[in-house]
Amino acid sequence: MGHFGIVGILVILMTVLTYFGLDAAGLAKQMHPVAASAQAASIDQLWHWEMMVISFLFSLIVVPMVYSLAVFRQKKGELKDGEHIEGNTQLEITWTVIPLFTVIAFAYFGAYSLGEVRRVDPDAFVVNVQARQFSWTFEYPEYGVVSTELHLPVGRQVVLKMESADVIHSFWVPEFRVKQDVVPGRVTEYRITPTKEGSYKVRCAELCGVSHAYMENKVIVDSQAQYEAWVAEQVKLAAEAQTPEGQGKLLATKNACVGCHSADGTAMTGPTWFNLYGSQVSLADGSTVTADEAFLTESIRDPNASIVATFASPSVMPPYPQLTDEEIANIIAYIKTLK
Ligand code: HEC
Ligand SMILES: [Cu+2]
Repeated sequence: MGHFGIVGILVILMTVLTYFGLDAAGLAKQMHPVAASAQAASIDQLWHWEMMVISFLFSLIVVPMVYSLAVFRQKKGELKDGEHIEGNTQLEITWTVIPLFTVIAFAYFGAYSLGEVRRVDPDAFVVNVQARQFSWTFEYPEYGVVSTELHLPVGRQVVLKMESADVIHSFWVPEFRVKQDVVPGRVTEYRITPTKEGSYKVRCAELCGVSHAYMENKVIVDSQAQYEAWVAEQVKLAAEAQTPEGQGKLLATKNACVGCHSADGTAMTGPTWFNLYGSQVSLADGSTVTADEAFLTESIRDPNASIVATFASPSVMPPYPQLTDEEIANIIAYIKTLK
């Protein structure tokens, strides 16, 4: 068998080894957790084809190179130069035409799968998404419901209309595969058809500030019945929200306070609100204050006016110039209920 025959067989072997080796090393699992959307199928398919071509190209380069190094080494005592070769038209045509068609084929596959991913379902319903440093809120305009969890019924397409209150964020649920930037000053759309019930997470995929890594919210794909029960529950909560405490709770959700402050004592980026009202708060300057209306109002109006002990200065809490006095009073009314 000539050199070309041997190299050809080695290239095929190496391609198979590379492709399955990457798979065995867990690359596919790392990149692709369980597929939970209709859009995932064509993306996963494209990815596997690309991995095959990548394995082949890797082998096509590495095998002849290593083979030449080993087989055509200069022998001991051999002094003359290698044979001089003046181009090879056939070879040049081959290595132009084959990659050209490969690239054209992948452009076609890519465009096709983009079309699949963006396919519009006329029955799709809308959820408005607000991204801000460092959490997500979801508004269901049909029901007047605002939530920090995104609940979706299985098998129905949803259009997320996404806006950012500050910097660029990116909406990414790995199980759905599709990823979309959220850009201040415009509304970006994200279409998805969940196909698998379960609890997932949306992560921010655009480095957006100090707590970017914590910018995660739950995404829950429910059965139709569970989804309807959740919506009914949220509608009930929204009705209760007409009281000042209720308004306060809603404001705390809408303004993403709850992304940093827990209501039940859980440690988060900021101090918990549980048993906060009326308690003695130690400040970073060594003094102690009573958490009354005046202190809480000041802490919300100007987070740097006094820093709570053990927390970083300047405060990572953003100021909220848009909150009115009444809104702040409502939030405090809500904080008072947390004991
Ligand atoms: C990015 C995280 C973050 C967000 C969002 C945030 N806070 Fe804070 N907050 C903190 C941190 C950290 C502290 C402690 C440092 C300090 O005193 O500023 C704090 C302190 C406070 C305090 C004083 C608490 C105490 O235990 O004495 C109040 C009250 C407060 N925040 C209210 C709010 C309200 C209301 C909102 C929403 C309108 C909000 N925070 C949004 C991080 C945050
Ligand atoms: Cu972000």
